[in-house]
Amino acid sequence: MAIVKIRAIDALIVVDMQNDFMPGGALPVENALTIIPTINEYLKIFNDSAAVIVATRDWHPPNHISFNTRGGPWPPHCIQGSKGAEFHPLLKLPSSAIVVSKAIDENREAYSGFDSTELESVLRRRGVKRVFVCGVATEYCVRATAIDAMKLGFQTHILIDAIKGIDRVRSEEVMNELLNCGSIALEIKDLRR
Ligand code: VGL
Ligand code: ZN
Repeated sequence: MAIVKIRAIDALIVVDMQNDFMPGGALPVENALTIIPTINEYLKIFNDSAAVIVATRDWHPPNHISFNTRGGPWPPHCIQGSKGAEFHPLLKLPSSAIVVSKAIDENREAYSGFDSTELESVLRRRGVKRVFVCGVATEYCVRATAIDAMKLGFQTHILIDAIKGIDRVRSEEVMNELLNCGSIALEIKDLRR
C-alpha cells in the first residue's frame, strides 16, 4: 500500500471530462459519470495542497481529420465552442485550474495533452516533478498523455479509480502497458489528507 502526500510541485491532469464523452454525448464513454465524484475529491486534495491543476480538453475544428465525415474513426465530437466540448457541469474545477486545449489542428489527430500544447512548459515553469492522471478515455487520451509525461521525465501516476475507457479489455491491456512503462497506479485511499 502506498502513502502519498500531495505537494505544491505535483500536478493533477484531468483528461477530457467533456459532455461529448459522457453518456448522451457524441462519443460517450460508458459509466464515465461514475468517476466524477472521485475526480472532485482529487480536485479538492490538490487544490488544498496548492498543487497544479490542469484540465485538458479535446477542442476540434468542425472538419477535424479524426471525424468519420473525413474518413476518420470517430463521429464528430468536442467541436470548439459547442455544448459537447464544455466540461461536464458536475466537474468541480477550481478557478485556478489551467485549461489546455488539444487536437485543434484540423489536419492532425492529437490524443496527448502534451501534443502541440503549452502543457510541458506550464508544468516546468511551476517546477512540477510528479503528475497524477485521471479522466477519459483510458485507451486514447489518458494513455497518450501518461506516456508523454513519462517520456518527458515526470514521475507519472495513474489514478485508477478516476479513469474510464471505451473498451474494457483494451483498457485493461493499456493499464498493464502503462505499468510496464514505469507508471504507478494509485487510488484515493493512497493519498494522505
Ligand atoms: C478521445 C477519441 C477521440 C479521448 C478524444 O479523449 O480519449 N478519444 N478523441
Ligand atoms: Zn477527439
